[in-house]
Amino acid sequence: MAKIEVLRLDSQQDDFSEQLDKLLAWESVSNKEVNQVVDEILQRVKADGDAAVVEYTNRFDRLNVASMAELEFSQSELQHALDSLPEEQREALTIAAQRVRDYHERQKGESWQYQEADGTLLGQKVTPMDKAGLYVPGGKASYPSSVLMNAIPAHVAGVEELIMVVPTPDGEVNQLVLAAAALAGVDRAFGIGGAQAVAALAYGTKTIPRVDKIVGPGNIFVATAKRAVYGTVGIDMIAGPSEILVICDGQTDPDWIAMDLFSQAEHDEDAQPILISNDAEFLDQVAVSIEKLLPTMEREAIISRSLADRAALIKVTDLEEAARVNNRIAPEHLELSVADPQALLPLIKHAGAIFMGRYTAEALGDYCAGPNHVLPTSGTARFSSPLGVYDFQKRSSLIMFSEDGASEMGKVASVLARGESLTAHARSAEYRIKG
Ligand code: HSO
Ligand code: ZN
Repeated sequence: MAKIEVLRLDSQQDDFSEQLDKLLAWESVSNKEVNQVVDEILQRVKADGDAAVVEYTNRFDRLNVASMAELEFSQSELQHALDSLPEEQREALTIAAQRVRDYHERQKGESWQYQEADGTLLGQKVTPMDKAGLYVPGGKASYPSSVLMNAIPAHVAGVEELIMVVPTPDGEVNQLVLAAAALAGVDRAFGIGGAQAVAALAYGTKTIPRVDKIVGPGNIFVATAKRAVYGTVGIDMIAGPSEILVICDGQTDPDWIAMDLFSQAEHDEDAQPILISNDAEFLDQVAVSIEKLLPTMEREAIISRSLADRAALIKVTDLEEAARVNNRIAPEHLELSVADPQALLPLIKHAGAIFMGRYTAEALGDYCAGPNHVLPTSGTARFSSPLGVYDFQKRSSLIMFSEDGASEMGKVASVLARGESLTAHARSAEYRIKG
């Protein structure tokens, strides 16, 4: 294996800012041909429902089913998948599910009301969506942990019906995914995928209920379909490749840090692992660990590409500067591998999830810490948050005027309405002004 060169940057170099921009540049692909194919699939499913979904599924997943009913997993199939897991797997999945549930329980938004002196009442009523759709990819990107992370917040929010779709190319069923679905309380599950599954969830068919929001990762066809149905239904964010940024003071075992970088690199050739340290020697040590450990990795090829194309080892003058660089990057995952992470935390503004201290491997967060592993990528942590219970809840405003309140505010509304030349608005308010 050729020696792998990881980009080195130094905050003191003149072109550091431009180099950083270059490193972070990432364009989410949008492809004209894919758009066309997806549009056609969406239209067909909208028009022909189950028949179109069955036809596409037979074609793309190389199946031979006669009806949509054949593509539905029964609750007993899901339960059976869970019961058949090796003890160790079932136990680990159960612990993870419980921890994710406990964490998300605390996110539940509550309704509130308050009363003004004249008896007028104002408030906000929080309600769950009725139905949510969960897309689970097939093949190697199909993660049971992601089933938990997407389904549990929906459940905690109080969504009445949670519908999962997961393609089964060549009839291959991922038992771990079904087991996770059983644990997470998925109500119905179908062996379909691609744009046709997104369309079925967005528009509804005779068999598949129309949902209010579709969440979960997928390939370019799924992402394109989700973008296209947005507005008809809600969608979660469209996730980019995984990212990890480690800030280290040079005192953590370099092998640990190298492996933490690998842990996200192994997801995807386009994944972005970055290490920032104030200790140049430590960066050298991590580079040595990378060389040493890389050949031992099952996913060596993927990790190598990610390291060669998108990684960087960045020297800064101090940890304050490391925090500033972090805030420019706004990474999906940030590890603060330093002696006093609490002291650094106030300087951190943008990151999807912050892993504090030398013992907190990001991988724990991917599986069982409790917080969600669906996180904003590609710098979107500047303005968005981890997937959570709030993504399956919405708010209604509450207004109840007392007679006195209606009279007082009627005068204000009347003036503003006449300013906008909206006479019906004005008179509607004026009727309620007292004598
Ligand atoms: N790190 C991924 C989630 C995941 N990791 C699932 C392992 N399985 C999200 O960026
Ligand atoms: Zn991961």
